[in-house]
Amino acid sequence: MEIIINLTGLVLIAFIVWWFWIFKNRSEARVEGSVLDIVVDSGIYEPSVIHAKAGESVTLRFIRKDSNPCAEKVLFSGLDISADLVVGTPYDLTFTPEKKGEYEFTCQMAMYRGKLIVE
Ligand SMILES: [Cu+2]
Repeated sequence: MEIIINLTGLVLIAFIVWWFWIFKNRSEARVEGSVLDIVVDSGIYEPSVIHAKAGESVTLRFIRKDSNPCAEKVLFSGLDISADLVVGTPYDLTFTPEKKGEYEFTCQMAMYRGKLIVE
């Protein structure tokens, strides 16, 4: 009986590791017009890879569905931008990326991960 419980625990840990650190959700999107919706749910940003143009204003509309406290902040470390997200209240983050490059955005513990690619 104990072995079964231990195995269940191991499988669960393996799943959590895979889900948050190994599995890469590959959905990509381009900011067309000016507003792009990003859904925050179940450990992923959807889409998680975002293309934008340098020097053009973008609005990323974060729609948080995950009530896990882990999801309440989004940080763009390379751009010095952060926002607090509230479940059920879309948050519009408007800024102009000036420099080309790749900028990661994450939750506070970097379990949620996404990338902004400025071209
Ligand atoms: Cu987190």
